[in-house]
Amino acid sequence: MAREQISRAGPHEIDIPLLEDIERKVLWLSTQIIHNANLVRESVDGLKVGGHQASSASLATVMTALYFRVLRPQDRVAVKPHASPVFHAIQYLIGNQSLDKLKAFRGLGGAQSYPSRTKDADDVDFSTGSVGLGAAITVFASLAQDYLRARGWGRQWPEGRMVALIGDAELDEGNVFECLLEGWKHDLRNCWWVIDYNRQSLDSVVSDTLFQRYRDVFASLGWQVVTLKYGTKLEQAFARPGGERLRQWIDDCPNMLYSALVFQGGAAWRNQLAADLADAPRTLALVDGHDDAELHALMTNLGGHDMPSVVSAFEQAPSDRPVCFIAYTIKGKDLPFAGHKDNHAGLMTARQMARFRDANNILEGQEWDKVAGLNREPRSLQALLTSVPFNAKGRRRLKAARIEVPALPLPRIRGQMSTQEGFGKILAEIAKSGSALSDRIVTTSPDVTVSTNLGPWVNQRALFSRQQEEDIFRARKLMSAQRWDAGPKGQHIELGIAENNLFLLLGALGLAHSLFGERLIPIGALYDPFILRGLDALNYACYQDARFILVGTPSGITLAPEGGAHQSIATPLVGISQDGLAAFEPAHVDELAAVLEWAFGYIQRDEEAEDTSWPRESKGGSVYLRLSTKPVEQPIRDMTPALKEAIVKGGYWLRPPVEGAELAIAFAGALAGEAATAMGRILELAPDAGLLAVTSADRLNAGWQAAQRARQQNADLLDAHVETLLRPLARSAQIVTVTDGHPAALAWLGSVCGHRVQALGVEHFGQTGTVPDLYRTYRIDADAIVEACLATLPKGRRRS
Ligand SMILES: Cc1ncc(C[n+]2csc(CCOP(=O)(O)OP(=O)(O)O)c2C)c(N)n1
Ligand SMILES: [Mg+2]
Repeated sequence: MAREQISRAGPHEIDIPLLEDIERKVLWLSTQIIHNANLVRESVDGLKVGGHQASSASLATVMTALYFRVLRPQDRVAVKPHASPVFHAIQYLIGNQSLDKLKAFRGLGGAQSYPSRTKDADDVDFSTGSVGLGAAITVFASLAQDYLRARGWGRQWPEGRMVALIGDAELDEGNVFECLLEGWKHDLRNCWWVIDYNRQSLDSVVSDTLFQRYRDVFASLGWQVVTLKYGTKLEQAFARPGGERLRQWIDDCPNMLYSALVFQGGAAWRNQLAADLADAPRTLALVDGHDDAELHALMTNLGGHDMPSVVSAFEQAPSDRPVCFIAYTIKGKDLPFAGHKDNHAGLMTARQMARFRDANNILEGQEWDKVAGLNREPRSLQALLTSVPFNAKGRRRLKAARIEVPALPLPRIRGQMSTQEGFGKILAEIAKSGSALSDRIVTTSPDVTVSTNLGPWVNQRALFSRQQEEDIFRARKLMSAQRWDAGPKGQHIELGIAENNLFLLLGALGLAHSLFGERLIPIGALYDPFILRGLDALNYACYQDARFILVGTPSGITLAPEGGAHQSIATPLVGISQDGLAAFEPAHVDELAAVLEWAFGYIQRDEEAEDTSWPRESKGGSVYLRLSTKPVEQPIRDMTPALKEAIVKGGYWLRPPVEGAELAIAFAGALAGEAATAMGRILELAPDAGLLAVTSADRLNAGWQAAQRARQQNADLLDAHVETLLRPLARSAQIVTVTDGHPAALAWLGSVCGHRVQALGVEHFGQTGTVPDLYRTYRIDADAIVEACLATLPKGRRRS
């Protein structure tokens, strides 16, 4: 039946026999890429890199069918990590990848071990590497596409399918199921997952009985499940006399035994079948009609390697609901270690490669030739390869215009206010403003929308849903602070409690400009400690260069009575160390406003610009704001351009030190009041001392590192901001640093000019209490700061 379907292929589509030839070429090139990489590596440092020839091979059929026939430019694909060589080989054949980069596979600047949006030159849609995440981001990319289209945006680019090619063992990752649930809630469509069901992971063979459950899971969450179990040859054999028993035998064959027989080949199949089917003479007669090679080909003719079945499954699949294709495959199909349970890092020897080359009719010296061995007219074949529908628009990195950032409308900032409260109020003002920026903002939160103060924004801008839904409480005029209308124009995407989903959604929304040609300004809010819950997904979003603003609030031990378990210690260090994420911890609401205004522009900066001056200054990145629920006395002051600039660079003197001062207190975020009180008390002993507000330890540190590196390389670079700040202090001065987080986040300040540091912060946590109780217990209160200051003074001056 499948072959009949294919005969209806359009006039410009590549037919099945040619697809099968191309598949062989793809498989050859993918093994050659890895083989060559190992020769290069061995010649440099005598080491071998992992093989993954087997893992890559199992998707050769599926990927050939997709890229050479089924996909269109608007379709976006996440390719499982170890299929990277197959992916690069395909990109090479269609003209998007250079030979140099293939030859430098896994080397500096070469094609990447796992497909990478940021490091690969060919057309990677989604990076992969951390298993489970590549699968999940396709769900959120589809949601992002729906969001844009519901607003009438992105119509110049047709609606695409978000496709994930995933290893079967990836389904062990919990985040996969989290995203399936969220997809169901949001009426997922335009999403295809192809599971490479080779029944092997890295260490072992995947349990078949468990996999039966997966089918039910997908089906019950609204997915159409398409199983590609047996290929055309096997189906034909099953239809012959005795064939049903053969099907029964394969259906019942444990994965481990099947894998071993795949590895052993024809004679082993025959012996096993003869023993198991002694009571079924018609089936054995069917088997005996094949020589060893034919029998092996028959018994390994699984659906995921059968081009006609694969193509027809894709061509008949719907887009209006998600589809899961379970493609039965053999890890390392057609390679010498096919099916062997230890083949994950398997690498073919030089002799095996030579034999494989001969089998593909490729002459020595023609290893990289795109058409050698295919027995077709080279020029027209090459033209055909580069003109496949998927390639009609070349490399598909779209661009979107930047959204202008106006001066932010501010709420009244007086008296005591927390940064979290200020954040909610500023967003509410932006919502009221009706600016172009306000229309491009999309917010999201994993079930903490209200408790992170996004409520006022949502009241004005509503929840997103593809269907219009009424807030029944509002319709019945029941009192509630939250008005939760939902509809296609809503600008808040409410998620269930799964932080991985938050970061994956931010990743997808934050790539909208590149994937769909429309700019979004995504803002995600969560409790600060739960950043660690989704840290790998956050890292993944940053690695793809997705652009978003992340708000972690409440944070630190300052959330005191809300629960010891929720106190975040490590997040300031995450902020410093996460590549692609500029982290801020403002103390005052006007600082927060300055940072937000800057952030709206920073996340839109050109991702391809060369960065020479300052870390990611021209390139841009994402932004993390660590906010607090602690009310802090708000200064009444003019936000001058100079102050704004200092805040964004990472800090400013709230009380400048006198030239040659021996003491400074540096604080971050919620501890502004404690630091100021301590300063007032110590001034009598150290009247020259300064009080430094650190708004971003991350940006201060990044600027300092950049300056140091430039000087190490004899480049001319102005002093870093932190160097300018600390220069007035005496060489012998000491700095007391204090933060509601790990003390290492600020302790490094002493290294800038060689000052000694007393670093206060939180290293142990978990105790509930009032804020004063906890600050005292963990030694970040005003008394502790004063004591640390006294410890810096010469003994004789400690007590006045
Ligand atoms: C989060 C994470 N943990 C561990 C790994 C290491 N790792 C790479 S591939 C893999 C499993 C491979 O099995 P499968 O997904 O079935 O792919 P196959 O090689 O069979 O195609 C593992 C554990 C990883 N890449 N990411
Ligand atoms: Mg597997």
